[in-house]
Formats: sequence, C-alpha cells, structure tokens
Amino acid sequence: MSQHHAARLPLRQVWPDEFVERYRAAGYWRGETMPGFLRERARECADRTALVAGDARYTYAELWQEAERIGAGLLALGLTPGDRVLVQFGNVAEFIPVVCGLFRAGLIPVYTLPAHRLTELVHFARKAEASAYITAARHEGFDHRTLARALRAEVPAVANVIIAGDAEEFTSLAALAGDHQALPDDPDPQSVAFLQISGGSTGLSKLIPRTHDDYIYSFRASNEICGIDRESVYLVALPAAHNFPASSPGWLGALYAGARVVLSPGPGTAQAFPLIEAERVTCVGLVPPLALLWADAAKASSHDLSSLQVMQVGGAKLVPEAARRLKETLDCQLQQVFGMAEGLVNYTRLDDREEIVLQSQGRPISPDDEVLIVDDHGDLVPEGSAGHLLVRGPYTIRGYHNDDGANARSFTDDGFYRTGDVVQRLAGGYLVVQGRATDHINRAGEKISAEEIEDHLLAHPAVFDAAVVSIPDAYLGERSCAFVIARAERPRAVELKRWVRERGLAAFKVPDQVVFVDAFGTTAVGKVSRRELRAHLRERFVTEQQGGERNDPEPHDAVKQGESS
Ligand code: OOB
Repeated sequence: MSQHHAARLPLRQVWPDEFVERYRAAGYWRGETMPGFLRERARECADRTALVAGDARYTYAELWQEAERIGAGLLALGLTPGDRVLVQFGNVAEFIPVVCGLFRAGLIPVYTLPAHRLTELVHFARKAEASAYITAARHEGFDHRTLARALRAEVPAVANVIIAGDAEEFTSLAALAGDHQALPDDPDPQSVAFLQISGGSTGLSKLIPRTHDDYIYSFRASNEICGIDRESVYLVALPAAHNFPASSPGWLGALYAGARVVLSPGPGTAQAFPLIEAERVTCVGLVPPLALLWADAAKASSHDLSSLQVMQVGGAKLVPEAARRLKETLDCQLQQVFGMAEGLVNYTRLDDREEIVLQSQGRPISPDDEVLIVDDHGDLVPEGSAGHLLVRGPYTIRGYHNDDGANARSFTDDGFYRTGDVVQRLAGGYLVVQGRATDHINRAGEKISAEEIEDHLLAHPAVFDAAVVSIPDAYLGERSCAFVIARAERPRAVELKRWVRERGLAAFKVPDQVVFVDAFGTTAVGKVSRRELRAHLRERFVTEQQGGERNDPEPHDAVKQGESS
C-alpha cells in the first residue's frame, strides 16, 4: 500500500496568495476544520440531538464518539490520513457518522450517489485513487456487496470494503474499532476535506476538491442567510451526498449551528410529512418537481406541517408560474437556491420582495463572489443582458482534481470558473437562469452528460449514431431523449434502455425516450458541432410535438425513476 501511496497524486485546491490574504482578512476563512468544529459542538451541545434517522438518534456527544470509533477503526485497518474513500449511502443513519469519522481520521470522503453503479464507481475510484469503499449491505433492494466485489475486481487498489449491515466477507462497519491515540491532529484548514462529484456536462463526472476553509465558509454564511440557528431542525429529503442538502446550508450547516438534522429515507411526502410533524422541522431543500408535489399534498394532508418556516427550492430552474403556485399554497417562506458543487451558491433572501423571490434565482452568498456575465467571445454583456456566467470567489474552486483537459476548458486564465449557465443579472445582483450553454440534461436536479450517454449508445452494435438531447418536460423540467440512427436492424427502444442500464450506470441516466430517425436532418452533418446538432434535433422534436404529432410518448411517474418503457 505504501508504494501505491508514493505514486498517488496529491489533492490540492490553491488560491493565489493575494486571494488567500483577502479571504482571511475579510473573515471568510477562519482556519476552522471539519473535525475541529464537530469536536467543539460535541462539547457545547453535548446532550442536544444532532441527528435523527430511522430509529437512530444521536446527540452531538454521541455523534463525535461514533466518528472517533469509525475513524480509529479505519486507521486500524491500515488506512492512512490522506487516503480517499468512496462513500455510498442513501439517507440512512450511518451516512453522517461515517463522513464525520472520515473527517476525524483525516481520510478523504468521495461522495457518490446511491444511484451510481459500477461504471461510475470504477471511474471515481480510479480518478480519486481510492483505497476503500464504505456502503450499506443493501439499499432499495440493490445489493451493494455485489457491487463492491465487481469494483474490487476492476480496481484492486480499493483494498478495503466496509459494510453497514451484514458484511459477508467484508469488514463490518459496526465492528470497527481502533486506538483513539492513533487519530491524527486536525488537518490544515487549507487542505482538501473531501471530493464532490460534478454534474458533468462533457463526458464523465469530474472530481471537485473542496477545502475545510472554503466549504465551512459557504455553509456558515448560508446559515445566516437561511436563518439556521441552534433551534432549527433541517430535513434532508434529497440524497444527502448532494451538495445542496449537504451545504446550502444543509446538514453540515445545521451541524455547524448546533441544530438538529433529520434524514428522510426518501423525498416523498409519505416519508417526509410524518417526520416534519414529529421533529418539528423548520427548513427543507427540494428540487422544483418535488416542491410542487409537496405543495399539492400539503393541502390535503392531515399532518401538522406548521413548524416549517422555509422551503428552499433549487438544483433546477423554478419557473415564475410554478414559484407563484408554491407561494400561494405554502404556509411558509419560499427561498430559491441556485448553486453548483464547484462553489457559487445564490439565494433569494428571506426578506426579499415577492417579485424577486418569484422571478430570480437569488444572489451570491459573498460580497467577494466576483460574477461576470460575458458573450461568446468573453466580453462583458451590457448590464441586464443574458450571457455566460463566470465566477471566482472564496468558495469556488480554481480547478478539478487531475483533469487538465477539463481545467483548460472550465477555467479562465485569471481563475474564473465557467459555470456553463446562461444568466441575466437584475438590479441588486440577482441572477435569473436562462438556460445552459453546454449539453447536459437537468433531469429534476440530476445532471446527465449528453456525451456520456451517447458514447454508451454508440457502443451498441445496432446503433450507427446517437444524439442525446434534453426535452422540456412539464414535470421533470427536462427529460432525456435519445435520437438514434440504427444500422440495418433497428433495435427496440426498451432494448437500448436496458443496454444503457446494463452498462453499469445510474438509473437516472437511462434515456426517458428513444426516437429512431433515418438521418439527423442537417445537410452538412460533418460540419455542424454536436451541440448544434442536438439543438436542431430538440427544436424539430418540440415543434413536431406542438403540431400534435407526439412521437413515442412515454409517461414517467417518479422523479427518481430513471426509465420508463
Ligand atoms: C446544484 O449543484 P450541481 O452541481 O448538481 O448542479 C449545478 C447546476 C448549475 O450549474 C445549474 O445549471 C443548475 O445545476 N442549477 C440550477 C439551479 N440550481 C442549480 N438551474 C436553475 N435554477 C436553479 N435554482 O444543483 C446545487 C448546489 C448547491 C445548491 C443548490 C443546487
């Protein structure tokens, strides 16, 4: 293992000195660390409830004890501080103690989503050079031990597998134990605390290294904006590893505040409403389709939801009409959240005028978030016009991990991150998201790279060419549609969907719809970019649909359902 360590790429996230000085002087970066603040809360809020998940309840003192047990146990297995560890959990009781345990031991969590499958895990394991995988025996009927075996076969460097529940041949999470004296001192606050997964607009997901200083600033400042304090109760309804429910202000913000975190096993109202009533939840973050479902269900619900003060909506565009509907139905405040795992997060403020809350996706957290809106040539657009959003600031990364190509594309020479979003700026710095300049599908908040899915479709022997496109969808916001030119034998749509799923991908990446075409209908296919081609197909399809010629209609009934037949 030590040889492997010697060759491993270091994790770095570095801002130029002048920025480090500025962000420290402004009080954004305070030298706090994840284990440092968790230890402090364990002292200050020892007997207060930190976490509620299923039947499990942890006080702050218990959460810290559990973090120390897990951290020491992992070191006893031979892991050493700096090792990267894939973490894959649904919203279950083990997730937060495991992440806190990794922080405590100086190990680096790599957050994967519960929906990710072998292809994605192999990519993350290789890219992060992970040496362990921690997951649950089963989640929603899927056996993660089988996945662990396949992962180990493909990436033997993943030497340790730790399982919550029946571990079979692997290490049991419950049995982890080790010498607490072996736990390291708190890390450098400028060092990388974890790797987050990018939405990925070109090709495969990239790894996002976030530092203690920058991330803690983002959720500490979010707490202030979102009114999170010790009396708050934050409900995690979206997958807890997502950046939004993790840090905007999310469960990390809530733990930082000494508040209570409640995990809902799923985003549905049947699971969440009883929890809101029982725990007196004050704040929750949702994607737009869920928010609308919740608002409808709330009208007819017998549950007491009166504790809810703020419903945050983000991850995908909440159109003004939908925002208005929410506002009219909800007995709590609506807050729009427009953020990205790479950094920048915008919020409407709790005291903003109604028009702003309905029409905009908020303004940046920090006075030092430098937002530029530029045209295709990189020149600033006139104030109020739409353009590409670029950003630089105290919690926006300067580079992805180990990806020179992506870094060259995604960052300007002076360190601005190219978000890929097209926005317009209103007075007061409020941003209105107009669309995307890059081809990914935002399927109810889950980001899907068109290119990634096209590559998988092209691997099918009967597929001559494929273009994956986002189609406006009344419920999901966007759904994915694969336009396919078949070779001699046209496969069935269900077969192509099964093909994509069986390539080891998250279910949400399976195309919602497959449309066979004889040609892509552009005269000079060789000369147009894939992007132009996708835009052309989308436009033609949407026009045809409006003309009543609904091609291959396929219903979908659940946000998290990645397929329909
Ligand atoms: C959040 O993070 P990611 O990394 O999954 O996705 C970021 C992208 C943005 O670049 C934008 O294209 C889209 O998701 N997005 C929105 C949006 N919020 C995110 N588009 C329109 N309106 C919104 N309100 O999705 C994320 C991270 C932190 C907080 C909230 C969301």
